[in-house]
Amino acid sequence: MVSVVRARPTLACALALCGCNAISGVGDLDFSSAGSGGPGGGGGEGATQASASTSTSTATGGGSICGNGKLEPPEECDDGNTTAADGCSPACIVECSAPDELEDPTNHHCYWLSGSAAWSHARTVCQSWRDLGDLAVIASERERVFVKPMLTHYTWIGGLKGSAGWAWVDGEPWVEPIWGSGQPDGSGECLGLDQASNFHIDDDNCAANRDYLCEAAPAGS
Ligand SMILES: [Ca+2]
Ligand SMILES: [Ca+2]
Ligand SMILES: [Ca+2]
Repeated sequence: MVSVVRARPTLACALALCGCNAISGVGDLDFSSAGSGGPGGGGGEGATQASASTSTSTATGGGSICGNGKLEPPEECDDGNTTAADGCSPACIVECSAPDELEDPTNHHCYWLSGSAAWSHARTVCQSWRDLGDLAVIASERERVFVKPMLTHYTWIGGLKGSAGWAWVDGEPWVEPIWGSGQPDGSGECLGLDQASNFHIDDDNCAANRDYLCEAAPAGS
């Protein structure tokens, strides 16, 4: 999936600007200082995560407002709220550190490996995983190499063969990928990364239950 690359703010900067005073892990924010008059203004995010969810926006620096749904530097994401643990933190930092998740630092896309399911069911799960989620579009060799360490078995990705030929689920132009040796061999109309070919691209039977890789771009517009 192609997207505009955005500069990643430093963690210290993001925390200073949102008024949070400690962090024990990505997406695990400590609001104990909230209400102490930080630059978040208006009483900050509240004393607990529960009350933080009632807050509608937080200043994130440079005139940006976290929680307004607009992606503004230095935000990595903005899902229109200041609720944690939904993929975009109250400081508008992408949350992508759960088991089987991996964040691409160049574009803050989050990948999640799950299994196992037929291709169409896998796609449904990916679309309900988080905002902008879908089966992963591995349209470049860089992306394939990046996600490869996550994989252990044959893994579905977001490509399928229709009446007009092969296509990516996000509509990205189809540029012939590096197929595994001897592929495509007509064994199916869905795309996967095959462990038998060191996770190169393969066509296979869509009904087969496989691991699958989801991808979500950062929320916000
Ligand atoms: Ca914003
Ligand atoms: Ca959120
Ligand atoms: Ca095949």
